Amino acid sequence: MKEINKPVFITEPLLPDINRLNLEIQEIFEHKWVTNHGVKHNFFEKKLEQVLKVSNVSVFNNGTIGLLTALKALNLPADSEVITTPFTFPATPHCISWNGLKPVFCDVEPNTMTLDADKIEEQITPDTSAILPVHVYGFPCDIKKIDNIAKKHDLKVIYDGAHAFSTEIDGKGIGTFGDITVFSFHATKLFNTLEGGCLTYDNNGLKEKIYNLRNFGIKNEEEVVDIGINGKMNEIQASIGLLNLKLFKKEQNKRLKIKKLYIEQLKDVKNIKIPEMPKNTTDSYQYFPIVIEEEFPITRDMMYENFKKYKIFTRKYFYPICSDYEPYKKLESSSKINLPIANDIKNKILCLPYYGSLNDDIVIQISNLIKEFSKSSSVCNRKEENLY
Ligand code: T4K
Repeated sequence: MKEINKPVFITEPLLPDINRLNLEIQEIFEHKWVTNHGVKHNFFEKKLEQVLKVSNVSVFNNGTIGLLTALKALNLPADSEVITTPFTFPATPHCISWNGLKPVFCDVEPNTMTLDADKIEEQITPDTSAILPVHVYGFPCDIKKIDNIAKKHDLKVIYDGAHAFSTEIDGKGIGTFGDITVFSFHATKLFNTLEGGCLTYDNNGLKEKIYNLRNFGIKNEEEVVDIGINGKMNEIQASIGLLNLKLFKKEQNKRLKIKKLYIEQLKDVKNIKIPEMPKNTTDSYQYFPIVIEEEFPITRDMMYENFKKYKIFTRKYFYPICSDYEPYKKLESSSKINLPIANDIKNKILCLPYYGSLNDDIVIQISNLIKEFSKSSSVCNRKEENLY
């Protein structure tokens, strides 16, 4: 194995050409309108509507504030329950809690690792007001079933699509489903504005409500009509977004090549599963997760630690799961009996380095290491932490 000089992280942000960005910044500085719904901000929203194939986009300074605002905009009754997945980033349940609502965890299904739609109804009580499923790694939730359940029980649906930028299901933008979808434009995302995010929704009636909530609830100079927050995206973020909109498809093509190379390299490795995108869905190419099955000679944690010795920094997204966190672990719905699949996957999942500028040599080296690990049964057992 060749020495890797520079650490290899899970991702590297997609950044626009610095000279082009400088020109944008120069323009912003000349106009001296730097935030609060500027020209670039408004243009960015319009462009995103086309790219995401949705009727309405409201951009935010980050995805978390977007999600907080989405829940607020739907006027869910105080203290009501929101059914969600534990297999996600902390932002998902935290936004429920920050809104004075109660997260109720429901298990995931083993293939897409998204909320198991067949288990949602078991969690519904007279206090349930909404469902907050996550398109984790860009895998789509079971939209049809979730939609039917929501209609039957009169519940709102907010999709966390932080990982699913530009994903389409049967040619429809993933942001067209449910009442509202949130996307994240964080630096670690396929498409980024350093920090940022957006909400998408079909209901035009939500536009003004979300606009006001994003700006402290201010309707005009003399009226504050809602308990809003500061969720505004500034002009430099919007400029980066506009420039990155021109680059993200090329980035996706590069990631597709890397994905194919990983798949080719790992095809004969037993007990490593590479989850597949359903046929009717386009990949966002956000993450490259693998599942290290129990029969594999070393555990996921051993693999993660051993990679580090080669300066390869994989990530255990998502371990621990949200139901293990201090603020949530005592909830009834956090019990392991309620969440067997999520508790199983959390110990087996590993996201490998995945970004356009990752060169083929590194992908091959990472794959070769996995092949080495797969042969290690004769020299170790799954209890040993240090193999190499
Ligand atoms: N819902 C879901 C399902 C989410 O996954 C997220 C965010 C949200 C909601 C909330 O959206 P935002 O409010 O963030 O827009 C990262 C991201 O910070 C977070 O956005 C993301 N999910 C989560 C899955 O990943 P960390 O704590 O793992 O990031 P960090 O700082 O360890 O970065 C990971 C690697 O990326 C680094 O090892 C190196 C590389 N990196 C990172 C940064 C920040 C760079 O190369 N350059 C950089 O500037 O959370």
